[in-house]
Amino acid sequence: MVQQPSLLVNPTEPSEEDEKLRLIPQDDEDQGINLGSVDCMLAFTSIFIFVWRRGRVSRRGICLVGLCESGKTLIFSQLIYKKAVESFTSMKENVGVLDIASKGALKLIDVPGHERVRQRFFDNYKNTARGIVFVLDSFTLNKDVRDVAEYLYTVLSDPVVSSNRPQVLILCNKQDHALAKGPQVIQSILEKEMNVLRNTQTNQLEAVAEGGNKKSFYLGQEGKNFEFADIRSLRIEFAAASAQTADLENLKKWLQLVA
Ligand SMILES: Nc1nc2c(ncn2[C@@H]2O[C@H](COP(=O)(O)OP(=O)(O)OP(=O)(O)O)[C@@H](O)[C@H]2O)c(=O)[nH]1
Ligand SMILES: [Mg+2]
Repeated sequence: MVQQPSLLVNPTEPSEEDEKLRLIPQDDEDQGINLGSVDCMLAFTSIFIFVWRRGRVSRRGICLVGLCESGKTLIFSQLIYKKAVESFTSMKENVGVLDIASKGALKLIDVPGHERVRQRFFDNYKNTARGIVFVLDSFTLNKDVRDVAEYLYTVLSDPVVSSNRPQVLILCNKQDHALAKGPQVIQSILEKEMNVLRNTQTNQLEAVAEGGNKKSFYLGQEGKNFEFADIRSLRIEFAAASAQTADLENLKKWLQLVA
């Protein structure tokens, strides 16, 4: 027969076991720790959400990035000065303020596309980016596809971008050109090129640092071909535009939503 613990048999006369239990009031203490840790977690979560939301709300930058000659400065002048301004290869950024109806002001930054300076300027502004507009020339894409994909890969896999998660618009500019490719075709061309690039980059990284931090450079899903939709941390959209003919309606709609 199983003997009942004395604690239950006679609660008025404490047994040796009871004394031990009293000396170590486990239940109370556990409760205290649990409640305390729940409070701590709640406080921590509230602070985290507060800081995160503040960070998001305070980021009002829209970075225009892309290769040289893709049309960033023309887009910038159409949006800020409401007219086409003749432009030359930019070697420094242009910054202007865009007022978005009922949403407040956005800071538009035209980041020069020149290979030697673009990273430095992007580094200066990427932390303020609420949105990134990657501008490409829809007519010369076939010729420039490797460079476009490389730059796009660099921007999308940037650690600050991955952590701040700005919205991304891939703007297929120069649609006024008769032989320009449309956004859907461009998306599939870029996906193929990004796939090749990802394999090469992954192999290079693995060669350089075995067991290194390869994941931070890896975009999309492992084990399948690259697709923009698989970059879960970022919302990436494609749209058509022509800065030359001031057809920037898709960009304006996107800005309205992002602001
Ligand atoms: N046909 C056509 N030409 C355009 C369009 N957008 C820009 N361009 C022309 O493309 C050339 C380059 O435009 P920019 O705006 O200076 O290019 P960018 O991207 O600022 O180039 P960088 O400053 O070198 O990075 C200019 O001659 C523009 O007039 C467009 O939508 N259609
Ligand atoms: Mg420019």
